[in-house]
Amino acid sequence: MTEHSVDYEAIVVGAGFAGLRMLHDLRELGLSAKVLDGGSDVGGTWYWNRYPGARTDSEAWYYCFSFSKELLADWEWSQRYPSQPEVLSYLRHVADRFDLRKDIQFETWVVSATWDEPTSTWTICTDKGQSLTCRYFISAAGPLSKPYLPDIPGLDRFRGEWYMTARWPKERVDFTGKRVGLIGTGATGVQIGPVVALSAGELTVFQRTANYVLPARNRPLDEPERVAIKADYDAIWARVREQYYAMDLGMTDRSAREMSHEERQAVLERMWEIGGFRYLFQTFNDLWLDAESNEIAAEFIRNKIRAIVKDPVTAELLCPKNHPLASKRPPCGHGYYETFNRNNVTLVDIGDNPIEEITATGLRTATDAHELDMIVFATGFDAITGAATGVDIRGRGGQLLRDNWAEGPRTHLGIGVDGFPNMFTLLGPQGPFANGPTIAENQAEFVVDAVTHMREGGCRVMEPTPAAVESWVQHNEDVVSSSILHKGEEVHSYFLGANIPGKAHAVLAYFGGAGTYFQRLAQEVESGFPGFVLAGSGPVAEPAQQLERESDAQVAA
Ligand code: NA7
Repeated sequence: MTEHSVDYEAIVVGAGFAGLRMLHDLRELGLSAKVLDGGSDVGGTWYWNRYPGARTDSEAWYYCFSFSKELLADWEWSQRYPSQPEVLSYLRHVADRFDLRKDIQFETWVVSATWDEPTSTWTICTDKGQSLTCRYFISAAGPLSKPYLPDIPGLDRFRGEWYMTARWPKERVDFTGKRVGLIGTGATGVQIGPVVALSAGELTVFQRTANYVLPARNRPLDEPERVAIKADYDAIWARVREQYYAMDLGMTDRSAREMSHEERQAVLERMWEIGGFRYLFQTFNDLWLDAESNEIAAEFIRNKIRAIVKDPVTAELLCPKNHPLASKRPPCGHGYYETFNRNNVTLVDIGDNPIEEITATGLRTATDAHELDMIVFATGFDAITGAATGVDIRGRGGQLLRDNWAEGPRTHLGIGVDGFPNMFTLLGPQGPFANGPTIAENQAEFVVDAVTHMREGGCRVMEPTPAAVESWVQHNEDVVSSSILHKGEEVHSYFLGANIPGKAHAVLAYFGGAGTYFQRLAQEVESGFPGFVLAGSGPVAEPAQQLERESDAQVAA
């Protein structure tokens, strides 16, 4: 039995971190691959989210690829937390350095992917009218790629300008002297707000849920520090691959219970001053598990807010009181709380008084009207599952992935789905919620191992067993229900699908730790993929394009 010819061995959706690494590795494996992306350049979320103030919340030296020593040596990060333009330049550099662009088709949206049982191939249809066949369908479409615009009546009547941060225009947006309304105080709103405040006439921040904003403490990286980082890379990657969130931050082994009050305050103060996510990992080892320990760290932040924000009413509104620290994604701030001390900035709490309508000249709640020249929606994403469920993906028997996931995603290791053979997902649901590039790299390596395993065994088809999927789904749920994370459901956490009205509440990401996850992937590979079934044997045929190229070459000769 020979294999049916295909246009490409693999089609990858998305040219962000995950798609670029996957393309690089598929090529190394000698497979023909095509990447399809809706943007006009590489970058993924870093292509679209070009709003002022956008930058990473992971530190530069590990928010990058680890696979090439030459790449690590020749790229210079300028700051602790690189800005969006810098990350985008990096990804462009990667694409050029490894000559990836020739296999990427830009400005192309995938509209459907259909498994064909008789030929064991996928057919991918695009908005350009193409119908492309492949053996392996790999989604690297990103966890933050489908923006969410709340359905607030009246936007079509608004006479001012309005923007979504996740679809920010390439042209400069001028805030000078304008009355700007900012809706959303997640990681995005917290980044853009202080930048808008610098030039806007007035900035009104509409806050539905107060967040715990950790000071990022950004700074330039000087030459000696960059040299030291480069010299330490082997150790950095070893630490990153063990750390809970795949970050070079370390973890404390001390619980709040075993510290005196003074010791607790000292460690909280130290980590607050160093900045970033260390506050979550290097203060108390039970911060994620123990409500009392969490509350100590939470109250410390509230007291910082009260100390920073001069107006006591505003300060109190900014203090999160209805959810534990980290039960929804805490943002990193760059002068966020300080911004509310400017006399052109006002906080409007809409927690109990939602925006009811956008009007021709602004917006209104049940009690107040706000006159605005511009509205900025920093309202998040149909996160983690949105990219996959937004497309018609049909597996065995014509079943739709979005139906299969109606009650929440069901995957094995966040990479495979039963009933959807030869489909692999990078940075998709039930993979670790952690430093994106590192997760993407490990998952891409897993896909390479899986494809190699199939080819070596002469197999055409691979998919997880229903039992393996059930076990992984259950494990994901157990991890969340035994930690403070389940509390996020009450405050619209996107980890739990709770930020989108009507979306099923379910555990969308793996919180058992990135290091544990990487070990789990390695075990699966070393034990011969026990969570998957493999089927079909016969020689592996060349892809159609390769055959065509070869016959062209023969004609030319
Ligand atoms: P998030 O974290 O989902 O934040 C969205 C924000 O928008 C959040 O403050 C929401 O309030 C707010 N929101 C959403 N809908 C509404 C309505 N209808 N009215 C008022 N406010 C609303 O998205 P981000 O883009 O900030 O961050 C996503 C990730 O990108 C981040 O975690 C990083 O990984 C990078 P809520 O808190 O739900 O009450």
